[in-house]
Order: sequence, then structure tokens, then C-alpha cells
Amino acid sequence: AAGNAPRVHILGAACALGAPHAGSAHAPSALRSAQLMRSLIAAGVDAQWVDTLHPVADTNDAFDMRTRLELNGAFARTLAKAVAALPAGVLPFVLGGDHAIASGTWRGVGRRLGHAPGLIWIDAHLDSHTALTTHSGNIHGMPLAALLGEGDPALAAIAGPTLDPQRTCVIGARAWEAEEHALLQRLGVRVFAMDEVRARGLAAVFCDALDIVRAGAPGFGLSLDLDAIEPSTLPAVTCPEVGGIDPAALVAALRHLRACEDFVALELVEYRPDLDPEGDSAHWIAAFAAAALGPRPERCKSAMKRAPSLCQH
Ligand code: Z70
Ligand code: MN
Ligand code: MN
Ligand code: MN
Repeated sequence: AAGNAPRVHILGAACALGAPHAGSAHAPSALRSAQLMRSLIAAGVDAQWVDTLHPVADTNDAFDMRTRLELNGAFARTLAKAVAALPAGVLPFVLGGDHAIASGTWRGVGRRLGHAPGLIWIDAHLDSHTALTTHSGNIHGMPLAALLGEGDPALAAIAGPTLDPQRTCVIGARAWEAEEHALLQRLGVRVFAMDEVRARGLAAVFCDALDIVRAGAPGFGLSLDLDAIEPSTLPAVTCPEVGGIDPAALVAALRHLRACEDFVALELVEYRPDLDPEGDSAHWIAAFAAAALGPRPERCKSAMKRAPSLCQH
């Protein structure tokens, strides 16, 4: 692998206890035996599959809200601990699973940094409900609120720093309920909704997002819910929503991360291999991972520290 590529440690999070369908629990095993690893190796990424974590139960169907909160919280605590325990200097790549796992991932990343990471949350949804405001009862609609310290302690009080709303933003949202939108507004989290992405272009929005999450403290990550992408090109997700991000534009935007020395972790969630018999969605997932994790271009190294200069070329 190229000397300037980050060392990537992959953790599978085979948990779909937050979602209305169990399919995403099989994403880590499906992706490990598909294009993802080939594409990372071809891109010169020094990647190692460290472990795949499994929850104690297979499906959430039979559980009431209290049990769902406890089971998802227990998995998130285990995941946070596994992320925190990775060697210093490696870049954690967490592969879900549904998005509820994020309530563990980013606590663990914060424990590595010693403070809250900045976070770009790419998603068709806001994932900012609490157990008291949810309409669906699905825990994957709550992890961003939990990371910001809101909601039931089972999810919101996992060991590790709480996110700073000033260094958190959402890109690609187009389907939300009023309560979760109000929570993000109250906290001051910037939401680049899909209308704004369409009007300004993903590149411009992504550069603004980098400015937000890189301000004030070193270290930021990206949580990519695949349902953010236009479902006619990436259909294999749990909750598709029409009118999403163009996947080629996302690949181009993710390449900006290579130039950021302070990009510290990647998470990718909500893939359902049972909906992807031809592997078309897996193909795009491999392209996203290679774009975000590939070696740093030499010519970008000096222009690295500030997002604005990064975004002018
Ligand atoms: C809806 C809910 C959601 C992810 C769907 C959808 C939430 N707001 N989150 N897919 N990752 O059920 O609360
Ligand atoms: Mn999500
Ligand atoms: Mn979503
Ligand atoms: Mn660029």
C-alpha cells in the first residue's frame, strides 16, 4: 500500500435491532465477500478486518420500546468499546448494520480523540427522535439525538464525549418528522436538506460541511447512511426515499476527505444485501469507501489544513 494511505481497521457491526427489517445485519458478511475489499486493495488502502460484532438477538419485531432501547444500547456500548480499543493512529471504518449503531461508534471515536469529534451525517432522514417523539418506534430514527445527549440514557449516556452541535451537520435530508427537526433547530445543528443540495450542488455543500465540522477542535468523521443516495441507483437500503444524492457526485465529494489529515473515522450503514442480487448497490458502496479512504494525493498535502483552500481546486 502507498506510504501516505491511512491504515484502516474495519469493524463489522452486524446489528439490525434498530430497523424495521433484519436485512442490514447481513451487510458486513456480504460486503466482506464482495467488491468492497477488492476495491479498497486496488485503491492502495492498507485495510484490515478486525472483527464483526453481533447483537444478542436477531430481530426487533417482538420487543417493546424499553427492550429495544436496552438491546440497542447494549450493542452500542460494546461497539463503542471496540472502536475505542483500536490502536492509536489507525482509521476506524465501521460497517453496519442499521444506523442505530452510530450511537456507539461516535462515542468510541470521541474516546480515542479525548474530545467530541466533528461529524458529517449524510442521510435522507434526521435520525433525531427520542423514545418520546418517535412515530415509528424504530431506534435507527434516534442515534443522532442520542449522540447529542438527548433522549433515553440507554442510548444517550454511553461512555464518551457528547457531540458538539456546532461541529455537527446533516447532508441530504428529505424525509423527517416535525419533532426531530425542531430538536436539531433548538440545538443549532446545520441541516443541508436535499433542496439545498440540489440548488447549490453537493460539492459546495460538502465544503461548507467540512468548514463546520473542522472548526474549533481537531478530528472529524463521516457517518454515511446509504439511503441518502438516489434509490433508483442505490436501491438496496432499508428505507428508500425518492430524490436523493447522485452517487457519482458523492464519490467526487468523498475524495476531498483524502486531503484532510484530521479525518479520523468512517461509518457506513443501512445496506441490505437481500435487495441487491446483482451487486449494483455493493458496487457503489465499494466506490464510496475507496474514494474516502484512498491514499492522499501529494499535491494536496500542503493545502490541507483549511477546508476553503481544499475546496477551491
Ligand atoms: C423515521 C423514523 C430512519 C434511518 C430511516 C425514519 C428513520 N424518521 N433512519 N432510516 N436510518 O422511523 O423515525
Ligand atoms: Mn440514518
Ligand atoms: Mn436514513
Ligand atoms: Mn478537491
